Amino acid sequence: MEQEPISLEEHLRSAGGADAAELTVLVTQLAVAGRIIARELARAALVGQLGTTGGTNVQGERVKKLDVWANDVVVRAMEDTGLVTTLVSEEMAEPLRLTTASPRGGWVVCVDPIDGSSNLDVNGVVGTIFSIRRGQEAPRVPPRSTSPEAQPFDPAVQPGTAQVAAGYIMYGPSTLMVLTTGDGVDGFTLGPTIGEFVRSHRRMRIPARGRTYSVNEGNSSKWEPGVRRYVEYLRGVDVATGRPYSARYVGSLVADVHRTLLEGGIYLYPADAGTSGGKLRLQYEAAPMGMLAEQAGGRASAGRERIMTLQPATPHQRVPLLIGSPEDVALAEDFIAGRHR
Ligand code: FDP
Repeated sequence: MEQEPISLEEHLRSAGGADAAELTVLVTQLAVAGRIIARELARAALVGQLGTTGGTNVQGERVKKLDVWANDVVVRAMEDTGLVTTLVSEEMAEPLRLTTASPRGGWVVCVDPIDGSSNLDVNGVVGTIFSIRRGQEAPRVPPRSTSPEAQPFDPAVQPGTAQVAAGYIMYGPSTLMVLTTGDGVDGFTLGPTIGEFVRSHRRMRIPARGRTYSVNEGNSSKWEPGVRRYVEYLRGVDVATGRPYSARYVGSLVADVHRTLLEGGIYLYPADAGTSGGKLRLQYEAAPMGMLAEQAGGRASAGRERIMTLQPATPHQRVPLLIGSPEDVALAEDFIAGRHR
């Protein structure tokens, strides 16, 4: 802990720049939602909030009561800012369009209110992931093509490079927000007695290489050969390259990426062989984690291309994700491309 604790709000305001005031409002409102969610998670078993609603979401997954409840909390927190024009959430089939009085054109927020929800009923670590983009297209040089084939700007589907800020709130033994506004990555721990997020992790940097891999190996028979060979390589024994790597998999993206950011290594959720899909959602899982990883000196890939430059076709598009230490992710890409066997 630093000598003079800096609150999340002070940290955001001190960033300066034309967007600082509005970003401060957006991120501090997300922090309010995070505080409310953390409190509910702590008592969920006592107030009948565990288990499913009986319904399925847009992805065809069984919806947990807490998924729905947390989505309402985030929606209200974002509406209250008066700054958000579009909200894309894992829990809503269609983007929510809002009106804003912002003279700067407003903001788009993509969010997974509770990520890793299969961990909810077992008191495991879950998180809220968020990604903040502009509501209006940034002016381009040269200007965007006006040809009939050019797609009009849709704020609800923007590539990761359009993100102005991204982060997650991790609900573990402590509640922690990890945030980037495009100038490095910082972590803020929720002080349980003061009820404020205070900077606890300054300028997080991922090691160039780690000794841990994180993947659901139960799916290995479905992976493409390059991914299978890569994971077999990591399990091989070789002192010079620090192998075998240790396996660590919580099955909660926030928890697995957080450990990878701090300790290095790689997290993978590959596509099944012959598909381009993957499981994770580009806009509110892969892209915000990709921005955090890159800002911490790491790398995020869909296997053959950088996550950050992928243009989503739909708000809930899925992608494969390989994320972590730059050397580990680069080697995984080499295996997938057949450059390493
Ligand atoms: P969950 O389905 O429990 O919400 O995309 C969501 C996610 O969890 C990630 O948080 C996690 O890394 C992954 O899916 C776990 O998927 P598997 O159970 O297929 O391993």
